[in-house]
Amino acid sequence: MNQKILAEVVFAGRSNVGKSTLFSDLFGVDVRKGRKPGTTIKPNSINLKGLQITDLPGYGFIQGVSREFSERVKDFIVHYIENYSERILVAIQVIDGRSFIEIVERWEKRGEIPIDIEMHQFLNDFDFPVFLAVNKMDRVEKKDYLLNIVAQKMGMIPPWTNWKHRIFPISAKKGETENIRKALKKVLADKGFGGILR
Ligand SMILES: Nc1nc2c(ncn2[C@@H]2O[C@H](COP(=O)(O)OP(=O)(O)OP(=O)(O)O)[C@@H](O)[C@H]2O)c(=O)[nH]1
Ligand SMILES: [Mg+2]
Repeated sequence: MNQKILAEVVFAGRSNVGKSTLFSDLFGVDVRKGRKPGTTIKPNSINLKGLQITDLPGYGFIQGVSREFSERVKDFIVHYIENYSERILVAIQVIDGRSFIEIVERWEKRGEIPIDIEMHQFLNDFDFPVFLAVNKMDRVEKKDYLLNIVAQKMGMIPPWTNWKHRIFPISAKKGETENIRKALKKVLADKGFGGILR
């Protein structure tokens, strides 16, 4: 029987940033389906004692995937969050710290709003907190430099260290996720879902 969904945590981010890796690290459940990007929009969810954890499909343009499909994914995510905003306790937006600056500059050169920034603004308009997981920090050399740019681009006045309750430099692959785990644990415990995260 399907368990009732009382509340939800969502993971959002571009393709290949490490959403599923972080999901697995935090919840100990492997949700990577090895799906070919651009073939399905269905999110992967698990239900832990009434708390649904949802790995949303990756947004943004990726090689080999049509622009039309990317737009459909974005629309899906926007509608999903709007539909379920009441039960969402926290949204975890994952970005790839290694490629963030390059991607943002590419969009800005074209005079467009980078999709990660647009998504961040969209998420921030709801009542739930938005955790920004800056992943793949094991591949970043000038860490504070990057994190200050991330903060600034996402509308948080640097230094990033003033935003440690919102910005979480992590390496999901290496299991270096203690900062976000701790913050998530607290949000969940405050909402009556203590004991779900180890
Ligand atoms: N160097 C490094 N690589 C990482 C890290 N986290 C994830 N990766 C790698 O990044 C790639 C993509 O990881 P996924 O977790 O599948 O990314 P995703 O965001 O779920 O991708 P989609 O499901 O396609 O949207 C994999 O090869 C991971 O091993 C990290 O902290 N550091
Ligand atoms: Mg994934």
